Amino acid sequence: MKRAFITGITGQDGLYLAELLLSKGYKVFGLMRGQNNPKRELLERELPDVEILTGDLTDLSSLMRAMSVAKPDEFYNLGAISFVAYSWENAHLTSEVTGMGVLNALEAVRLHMAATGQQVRFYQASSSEMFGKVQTVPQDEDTLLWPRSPYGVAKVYGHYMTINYRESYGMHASSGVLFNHESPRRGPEFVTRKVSRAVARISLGLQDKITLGNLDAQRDWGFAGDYVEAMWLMLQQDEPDDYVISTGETQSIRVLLDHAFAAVGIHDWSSYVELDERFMRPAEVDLLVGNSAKAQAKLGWKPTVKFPELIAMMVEADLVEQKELAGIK
Ligand code: NAP
Ligand code: F7E
Repeated sequence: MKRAFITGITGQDGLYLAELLLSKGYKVFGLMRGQNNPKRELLERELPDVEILTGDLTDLSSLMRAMSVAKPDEFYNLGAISFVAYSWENAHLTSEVTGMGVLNALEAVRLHMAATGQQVRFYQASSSEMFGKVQTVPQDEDTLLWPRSPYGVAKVYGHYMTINYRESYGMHASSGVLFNHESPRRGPEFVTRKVSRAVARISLGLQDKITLGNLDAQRDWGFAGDYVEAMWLMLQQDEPDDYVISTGETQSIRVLLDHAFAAVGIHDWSSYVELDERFMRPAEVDLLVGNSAKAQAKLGWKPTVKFPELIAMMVEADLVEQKELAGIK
């Protein structure tokens, strides 16, 4: 039985990845932070076979202790402060967790391997936010990195540190440069879920409007369930490498609104949407669209869910949840 260790197990990707690995027969360990994490109950209910270990990416000794229990064949580093807007207000903390946390994770793996002789493969959750002010369209593995937020800068640090550990210590360390991926499990602070939830509530008469920031930004949005498959595939290769994972299609927030409102039969959303400066960012990433040809050729990976289907799936799930919460039959 293969063993996997996942940081960020309580996040969107952690849940999908744990499900995937359990379905493949892995023994899965997940790192959970805090002495009373509110997501523990959800994790224990949805994935009772995951063994929870406590620790924090900012605390190397907690990672070392977790490693000595999990003894993983594969280490997936998904833990991060991942909300870009929050990263300006908490730049130092974001650098510590999203940036230095990667160094701690790599060190925990390196020291564990040196002490036990065990081989551990490492996955780093890098991000299309590293492309920031994009220098080529579409973006691929060779595109110059120009991050536009403290989050993006921290991810660049983690990305290059992963490459450096591969080159310095011969570690099987791969970095997945994933473009935005969404699902009904997406946190409500991100724009797709903020919209799908609000649209569900508006259609049920529970809310009047939704307040947003920049409607012109464009993102390459895929389905999280597809993207965790790519993470696993990277660690099954003989050689470690870096891969862009994306759909190759980009949509604006306006188009997102078109699809989300259409899912509940509303075709003119203008009276339901308000703009608010508070949701504008100090520096924006205007356009992201990825070229995942390398992953498609080498990993045999490809996305299976198209954008309209993804948004309809999210609105549908939010309708069910909101009806349940409001006691609507
Ligand atoms: P997410 O839902 O925000 O989950 C983040 C996870 O990190 C949570 O489990 C969180 O735990 C954990 N975490 C936060 N601070 C931590 C700390 N100090 N120590 C240990 N764990 C900590 O993110 P996601 O969407 O699943 O994304 C997974 C990873 O991929 C992240 O690294 C993200 O930056 C990266 N990424 C995401 C996307 C995307 O579109 N989703 C695209 C590219 C890259 P709590 O639940 O306790 O807060
Ligand atoms: O914003 C615009 C906002 O917060 C998308 C993370 O998973 O993907 C994610 O980062 C766009 C931006 O995601 C609102 O300005 C307008 O242009 O959903 P988001 P993100 O910043 O792209 C990358 C790849 C990651 O790695 C990150 O971890 O939508 N936008 N109005 C808004 N965004 C939000 N959140 N809220 C608004 O009201």
